[in-house]
Amino acid sequence: MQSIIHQFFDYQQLISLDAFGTGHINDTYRLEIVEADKPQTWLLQRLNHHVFRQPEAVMQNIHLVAQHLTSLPYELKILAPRPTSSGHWLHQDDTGNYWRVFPFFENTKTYERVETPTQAHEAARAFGAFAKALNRLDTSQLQVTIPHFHDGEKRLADFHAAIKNAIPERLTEAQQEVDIILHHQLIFKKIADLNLPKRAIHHDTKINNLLFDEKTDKAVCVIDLDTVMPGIILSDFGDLVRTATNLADEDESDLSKIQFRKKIYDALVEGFLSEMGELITPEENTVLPLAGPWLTLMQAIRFIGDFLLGDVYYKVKYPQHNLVRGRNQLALFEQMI
Ligand code: GN1
Ligand code: MG
Repeated sequence: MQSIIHQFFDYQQLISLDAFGTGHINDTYRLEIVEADKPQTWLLQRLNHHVFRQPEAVMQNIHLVAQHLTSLPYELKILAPRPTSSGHWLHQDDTGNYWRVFPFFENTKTYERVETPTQAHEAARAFGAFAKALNRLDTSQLQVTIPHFHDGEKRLADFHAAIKNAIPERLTEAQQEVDIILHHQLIFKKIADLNLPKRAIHHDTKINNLLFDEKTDKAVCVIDLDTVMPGIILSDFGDLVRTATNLADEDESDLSKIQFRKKIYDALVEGFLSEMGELITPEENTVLPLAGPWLTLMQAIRFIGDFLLGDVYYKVKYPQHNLVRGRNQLALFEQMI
């Protein structure tokens, strides 16, 4: 790790290096060093190149977005990467892993679960402000780093393939959930047929991808820009609805704790539209209520599909983890509907 850190910093002392955060894909560390006689804190991250097959393109997108936000009157902090001493966004180590560094924002916190409508409103306002700021970014400049990422019809086709190739015992275990998903599968065609306008979309606006000020509870920074790509507005509003309205967090196994909170939902609509309202087309506005169910069902498909195939995509802490997450999402989906 020291030799990796040396690629980014000419540091005098390494104070600490600790695992950080709850992401399912990358490995994140909080790094404290002394450089130029100053103690500093940074975020060091190993980018999962099995998920992000074109790491350089991911960093190019992030750089582009950071540069664009910097050029605007944009109220939130910007997650701009720090290059290596030789001017690259990534360092590839001897084992082929890719590393990068981001600023660490002190006195901030994240939520796995929203507590109040006020927090929900603030989160939605921040993600809305982010979407609004990206409105004028030319989508053709962004590279598609994960093809078909929020393509519901492709996700559904992959799910059908996962059923065919499933580990037999796992398919038996998840049969009930598989049936529920297939019962609702038409929603993906319905949304695809609308051909909503392509925008620069964050694609991972879950509530823990927003930093809040520890004291004031105001939004500080939208983080995790890995999946910024061309997409539709339902992705960003949908993931916010999926993660903020749930009374329980995504990993909760006790389904009686899952509850879609309408008051939180109303606050999300208000907060998001307070920024994005003027830019949203009438057609986008009409289908906005489907954003939550559409994205939540897609997430259930991804978790349960991964369970069927033996946990090849998401990090899991125990064998049933993906199934538990999928059940959780399905319970939320049914309440949303
Ligand atoms: C993954 O690792 P994280 O938490 O940033 C996933 C999202 C899912 C999310 C579910 C690249 O995001 O799409 O919504 O897990 N990211 C990728 O919690 O697949
Ligand atoms: Mg992510």
